[in-house]
Amino acid sequence: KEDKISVGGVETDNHLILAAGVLGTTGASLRRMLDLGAGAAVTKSIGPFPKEGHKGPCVYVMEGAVMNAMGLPNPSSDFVNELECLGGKPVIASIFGANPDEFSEVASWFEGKVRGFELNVSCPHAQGYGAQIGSDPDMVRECTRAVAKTGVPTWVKLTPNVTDITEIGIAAEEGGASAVVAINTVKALRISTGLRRPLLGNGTGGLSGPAVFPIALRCVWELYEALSIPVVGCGGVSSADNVIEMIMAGASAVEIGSAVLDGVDIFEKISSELYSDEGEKIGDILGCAH
Ligand code: RRO
Repeated sequence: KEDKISVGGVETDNHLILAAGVLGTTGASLRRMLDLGAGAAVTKSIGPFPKEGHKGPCVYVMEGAVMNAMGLPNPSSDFVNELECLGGKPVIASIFGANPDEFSEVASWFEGKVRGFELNVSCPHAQGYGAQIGSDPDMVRECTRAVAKTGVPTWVKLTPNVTDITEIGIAAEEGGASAVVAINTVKALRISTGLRRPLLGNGTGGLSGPAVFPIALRCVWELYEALSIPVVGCGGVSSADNVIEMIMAGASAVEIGSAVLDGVDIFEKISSELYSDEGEKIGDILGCAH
């Protein structure tokens, strides 16, 4: 196994990180993914007020993709108790808010309990939350500044649902982000012809899984060229080969989300290829970014 690495100020056990949203809702599930080989784990996004989320169906699984419209369900500050069983483990808190003050308040609950923050300015159907923030460079800069001033490493997760993702990445860097994460889900829609209504309760949703991997890879490539801070690749990664592509595009580490739904052994599977002596060694790949 690879030695510990540092990505944007966060020390992780390897290059493969559990992405926000999937299995990050309880301390026990976060711990399980770390025990199963994740180098670090990002929580489900936590916001300033408890939220139930959208009415179902909230997830639709199709060939090569997953679409969700969970609606930011979270217990707000109560979630902090979930971290008690994770003392010292590499956990990153995904947080959201509507403005810099809300981001700052949510961050304060987690200080001293997590290795870093991942600001969610990118939920595709956030209604008053990240959706607008994530496409507004000034808001991204100020929300980042409000959290980064804690001194805790602050990653910013970007949305692909913008014309120029580098403009938003640059704003995050200006605000003091220690890394950017690309990408959150791609805005999407499926309709049930039989029921004559959208398949998801919310109507539109966010697409993830292998179908979005080329979009994520392109975003990582563009951000790597435009920024000086590290880029963490996220979006449809489901194999060791995908991880290597991400690193070649410029990623310093990779997050895995939807692929976990096909089997929680994904971290073990990819690591065994990536870090094995016979397989292509990650050490040979790192530093190969374009
Ligand atoms: O909860 C959600 O609906 C959700 C969030 Br917060 C997000 O950041 N990305 C996504 O696809 N769904």
